[in-house]
Amino acid sequence: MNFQYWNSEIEKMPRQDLEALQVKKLKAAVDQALKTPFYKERLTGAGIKSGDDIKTLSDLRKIPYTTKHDLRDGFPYGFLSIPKEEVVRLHASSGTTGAPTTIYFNAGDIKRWTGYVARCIYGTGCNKTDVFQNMITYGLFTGGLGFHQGGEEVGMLVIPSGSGNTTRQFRLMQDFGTTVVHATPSFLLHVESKMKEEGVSRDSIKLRKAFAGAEPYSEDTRRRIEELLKIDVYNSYGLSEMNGPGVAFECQCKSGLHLWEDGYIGEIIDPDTLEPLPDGQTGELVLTCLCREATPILRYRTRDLSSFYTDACACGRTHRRLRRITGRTDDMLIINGVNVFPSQIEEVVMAMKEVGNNYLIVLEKEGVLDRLIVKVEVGANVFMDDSRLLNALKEKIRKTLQAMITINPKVELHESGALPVSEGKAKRVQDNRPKD
Ligand code: ADP
Ligand code: K
Ligand code: ZN
Repeated sequence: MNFQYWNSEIEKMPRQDLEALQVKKLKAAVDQALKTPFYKERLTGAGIKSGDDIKTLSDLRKIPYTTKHDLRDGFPYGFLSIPKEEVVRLHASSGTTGAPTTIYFNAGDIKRWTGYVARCIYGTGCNKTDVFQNMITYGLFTGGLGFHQGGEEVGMLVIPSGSGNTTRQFRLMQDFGTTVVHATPSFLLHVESKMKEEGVSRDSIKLRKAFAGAEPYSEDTRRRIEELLKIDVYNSYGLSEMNGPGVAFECQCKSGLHLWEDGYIGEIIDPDTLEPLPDGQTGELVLTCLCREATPILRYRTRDLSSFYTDACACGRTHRRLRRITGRTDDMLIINGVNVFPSQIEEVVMAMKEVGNNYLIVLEKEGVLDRLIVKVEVGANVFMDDSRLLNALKEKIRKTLQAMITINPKVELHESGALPVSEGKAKRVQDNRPKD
């Protein structure tokens, strides 16, 4: 494979040098954090009075964790470390799990962030000859502008199409010869279904690659998108608290996401004991931002579940790789006392060829018991009037799910395109159980 590096000196930096660089930047980040009301109190309370109290990387552990709750409490300016007139932009999280949180950027912050996104894009083999259609929400959400800036930095022709309106998306692809897109994996699946429905031929578009992220998806879903659209799909991970996209990304090897360790420090912790775990073990990802001045955030508990690979990547980059994020600690469902992650259900349904591109998890209360209903679209090649075939398929899904999650679900089959599609992050779970 012909690997290309945006900044090979940094991307292939020997671990020892990389860690020394992290310590240097962490000292500066701590000094910057001490300028905010929140960290002034938090850090001095933990005995950290200046960046000089950080001598080695393991001193990171002296810093208390920061949670989403802290960020909400600090709204609107508790985490701002520079005079307001130096701020040039703000972004906010999508608010998937509650009230949104706000992040401020100065001019240098935007420049650095753009550099990380460009590094990700370039590392998948893109260059200035590419035409990049950014099919994701623009606005407060970081995915739109974040990828837009990164794409321009690489020199690609960027089409700021935004999400939704698939018919217009096809037109843009055909008119301008789009070679790369960015979207949520659920939107990519929707695009493929719509292509069939509207009779758009694969030959009429030049698409070769997609960056897919902003929500969890399984390896089976990736493979499905790759096979159906005949493209390469690269996993993109980011969060607004760490600028947005550009935190961790797959290289051409597509085996885990390189976390850019010159910009972020990653740790995996046990979400119950809060103790750091060794590489290889699965737990909650904790991130420290080393590349933003306006809103310093240290040891942020992402609630995202992952682990670090322990082997080296064939691409030669030295930055550690994260395993595909399977979900968040807080999207775990408790169904009749059994813990189920939506990703477990996705893994089962998306692996089946007869299943279409969309599904929905519904929870109801039936008397005292929880009822799990899995609504699944059938593939375009399955005839909805063949009841024997449909019953067999239903039974196959039910049995496989039961074996996986130990709960007996009710399975409903729906026609392709019948289930709701979201333009931003997919809403896969509908919990109709009364909250008490
Ligand atoms: P919110 O936390 O409100 O959803 P963000 O827009 O900042 O706000 O979304 C960041 C979150 O999206 C991450 O913490 C993670 O849960 C999810 N996410 C982003 N990219 C991926 C990905 N590639 N795989 C799985 N989850 C992802
Ligand atoms: K160009
Ligand atoms: Zn690699």
